[in-house]
Amino acid sequence: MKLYTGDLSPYSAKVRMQIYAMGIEDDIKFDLPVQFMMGKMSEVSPIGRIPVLETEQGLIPESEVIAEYLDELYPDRALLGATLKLRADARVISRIADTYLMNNIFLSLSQLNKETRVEAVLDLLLGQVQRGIGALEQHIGKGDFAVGQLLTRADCSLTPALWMCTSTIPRLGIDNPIQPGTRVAGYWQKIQKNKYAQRILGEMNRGLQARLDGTERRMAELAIASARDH
Ligand SMILES: N[C@@H](CCC(=O)N[C@@H](CS)C(=O)NCC(=O)O)C(=O)O
Repeated sequence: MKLYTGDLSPYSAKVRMQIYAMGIEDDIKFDLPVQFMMGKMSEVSPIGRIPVLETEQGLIPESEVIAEYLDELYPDRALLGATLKLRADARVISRIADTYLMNNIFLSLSQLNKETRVEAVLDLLLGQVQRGIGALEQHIGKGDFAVGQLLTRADCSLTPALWMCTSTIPRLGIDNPIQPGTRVAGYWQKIQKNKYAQRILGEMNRGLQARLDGTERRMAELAIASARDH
């Protein structure tokens, strides 16, 4: 199988963390199609976003769908918790991370430029992020992991989402919504010590660095030029 993925993409990082934690890395190659760099990812996959999993039966888009597919493909290694309720709890946290945190933070990036920024749009989106963090505070477990006593897919979704809270939101000139002394802050400190979380956090930081210092743009230009020559 092949995963279309990029270092900085939090939705891709979520799936990579699951792959690392399940120990199935040898079965899946990582790649980023040149069409993504050209803004033409929809030529590869109609939704036009990464991650996408390429299987022998065809392409699977959407991180949550890929995550469930991998859990079902390797049931002995599935990362969803032992009981029905733990599995429901993990799904709820994963939805909070995807829908209420990452999606709104992504949309808020459209307002990075202060010259063209529409404050009302930013207020709306970051208000939704605050609401998501408030809900997460009630749902998150008190131990080392988001749900129960073991790493689940909830941790794989939350780790990149909380990284976005700490690394992306401040780039908009807005405070990190993770407030000191909260359960979410305590969880964030603990999960950063997990080796799978550390690995994707390192990859996302590397991706952010490459975006900021122009390496990502130069690599994309080379890949596009090489694709045009062939
Ligand atoms: N709901 C999708 C979101 C994926 C997504 O937005 N991916 C971003 C990168 S993290 C992307 O491909 N953006 C390209 C674009 O919006 O054109 C998922 O869970 O996979």
